[in-house]
Amino acid sequence: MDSKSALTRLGVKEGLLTQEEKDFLDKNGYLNLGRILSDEQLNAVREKIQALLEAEGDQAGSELAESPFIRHPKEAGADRLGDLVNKGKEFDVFYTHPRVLAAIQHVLGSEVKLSSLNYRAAKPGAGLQKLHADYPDAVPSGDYRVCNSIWLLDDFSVANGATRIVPGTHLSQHLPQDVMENPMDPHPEEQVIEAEAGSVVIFNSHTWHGGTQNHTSNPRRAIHSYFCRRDQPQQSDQRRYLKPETLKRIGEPGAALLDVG
Ligand SMILES: O=C(O)CCC(=O)C(=O)O
Repeated sequence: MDSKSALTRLGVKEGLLTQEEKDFLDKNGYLNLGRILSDEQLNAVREKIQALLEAEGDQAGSELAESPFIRHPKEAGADRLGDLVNKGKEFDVFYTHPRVLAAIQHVLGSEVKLSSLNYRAAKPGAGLQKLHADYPDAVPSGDYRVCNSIWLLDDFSVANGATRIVPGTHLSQHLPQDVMENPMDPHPEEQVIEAEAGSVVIFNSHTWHGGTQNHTSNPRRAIHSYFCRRDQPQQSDQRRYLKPETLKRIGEPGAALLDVG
């Protein structure tokens, strides 16, 4: 099955995004889709994440280090988990939700696949990242290769290390390290994305962004469902990790989106 058919089978169709949402995403390089996860889903995912963190211990996030396409696989200030595709049915929604896929399609077109599905939590007192794009080069406007969706497992606030973004920088044809003296610094135009748990924020990954410092005593948890154009390498080689039970559960459209079909 090709990815366009997979998107249709998963419910992507005209009208899932308003014109206002599309215009906002085009102009600013990000879009808060609002609350998508129910309280029940949120609780199930949080419980599953906690169980995985305990079970994996020191090995948590080891899949990220195995990938040549993740530039900063280890991050002292954050807890990570990799390959959530194969770690439970609770995670299927993160790469099959039609409204999220509609936004990904809006940025990347229909020739898309999942690149990786990972967990990141900014630890208390830590989590500040450089402003960065998730691609090694600046790209021409409109020729986008990568697009992330950040799923909030906690309310995001300035206090707890919410993601910052510099609106419109996907159109700048520059990378932050080329024009900023220090990309760790605040940027005069940056916005911190404050939103409630269960919300999903789409990030055109060429827009400069990064985690901020968590000043609270609780982790700031999120799942990154990261997509790329079909001609780009996946951060997680989905064929390498795929489990038979995952394939059985997600069916043909899911397999097509993972590019394992
Ligand atoms: O979790 C966040 O707030 C952003 C993380 C991010 O941009 C990254 O890890 O590349």
